[in-house]
Amino acid sequence: MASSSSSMCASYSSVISRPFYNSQPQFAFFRTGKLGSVPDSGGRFRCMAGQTGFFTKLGRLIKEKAKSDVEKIFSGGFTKTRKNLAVIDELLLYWNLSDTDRVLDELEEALLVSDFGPKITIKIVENLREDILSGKLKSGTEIKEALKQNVLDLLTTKVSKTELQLGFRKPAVIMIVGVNGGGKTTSLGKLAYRLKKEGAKILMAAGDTFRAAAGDQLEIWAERTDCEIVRAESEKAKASSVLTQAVKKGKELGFDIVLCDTSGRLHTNYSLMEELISCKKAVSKVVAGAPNEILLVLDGTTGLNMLPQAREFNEVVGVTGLILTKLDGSARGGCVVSVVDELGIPVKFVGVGERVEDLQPFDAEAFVNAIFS
Ligand SMILES: Nc1nc2c(ncn2[C@@H]2O[C@H](COP(=O)(O)OP(=O)(O)O)[C@@H](O)[C@H]2O)c(=O)[nH]1
Ligand SMILES: [Mg+2]
Repeated sequence: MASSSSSMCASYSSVISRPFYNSQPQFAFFRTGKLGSVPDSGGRFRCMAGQTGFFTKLGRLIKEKAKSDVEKIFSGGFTKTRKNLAVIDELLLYWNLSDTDRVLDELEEALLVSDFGPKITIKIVENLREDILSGKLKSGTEIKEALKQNVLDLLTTKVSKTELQLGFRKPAVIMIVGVNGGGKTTSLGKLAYRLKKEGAKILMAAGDTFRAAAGDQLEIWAERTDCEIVRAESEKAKASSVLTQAVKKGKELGFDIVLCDTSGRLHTNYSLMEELISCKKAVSKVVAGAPNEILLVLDGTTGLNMLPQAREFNEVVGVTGLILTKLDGSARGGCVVSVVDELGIPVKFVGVGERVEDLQPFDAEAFVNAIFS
């Protein structure tokens, strides 16, 4: 069905209609029945027009929820990393000062095979060596705690704001970018579910116009999460036009957040990068300050290969946060630390499976406890 919200764009975009919410006052949230857990208009997250704290609250709330999800987040994942790092416990159990060089060599090896990368590994090992030799660390237990603290520091000191930063204008716009197959569309669907559960009114934008099936895949997620979607009508539609259309619709109809899917190709693909730049420009023309977040999806199973990808996407479009996917599989956790340390970009979410609820806010402490457990 053609969209009536913008005649200018109606020729190439269409809005898949779902029951609309506009029988209620604007910006109030409703129970949809499908998900069953969306706060109603009398609930905690009722958001009146002009109530600018809503997005701040939303970002923070999602983060706070992470604490209670800690077990679930990492209990099944990182088996490989855990196994590789378990050797550290054995090493430190019988540690004594005269053994320092040998123990640190083996610790270095364990970190390297877990994909911490040479730069980070050397940094950590040399910090520990200094503290051991100066007498600050006197036992295996103290060394293990210092090791964990070092990793935690690497994950937290360069980055602030791990909550979503959604600005104060409606709609907030989140663009999801990354190479093909990393988990962009899936993460977008899961993110929609989470945000909707907190009471936000979500519009999806099928900005992956490169692959014919991409729109269908996103539409399945829209149905699953009971969200509206704007998708291209013709195969020749430009991604930036679809996103423009979606953000305009979001603005006109009082959506809180527009989640924009994008195409994925290799990070070395020039036309992909050009396309992302024009998508970014296009949405900024509709809402000042948009996109509020550009989240780069990185496949956790690719290990250190994610570093060049992250560098490239960041240079071209300016990434504001990372989503690390497939941590439920054979992901090697060390690369997370390398990416955060090198780029100073926070991990905002982690993907821990293929189900709708398998996207969790990243909690650095839980992550460290999980990989060194
Ligand atoms: N196990 C697991 N699979 C995932 C996760 N995220 C995505 N996938 C799968 O990875 C594949 C590619 O995902 P998709 O979202 O289509 O990637 P895109 O090309 O970046 O949009 C799909 O089969 C997803 O089900 C995750 O966190 N865990
Ligand atoms: Mg996709």
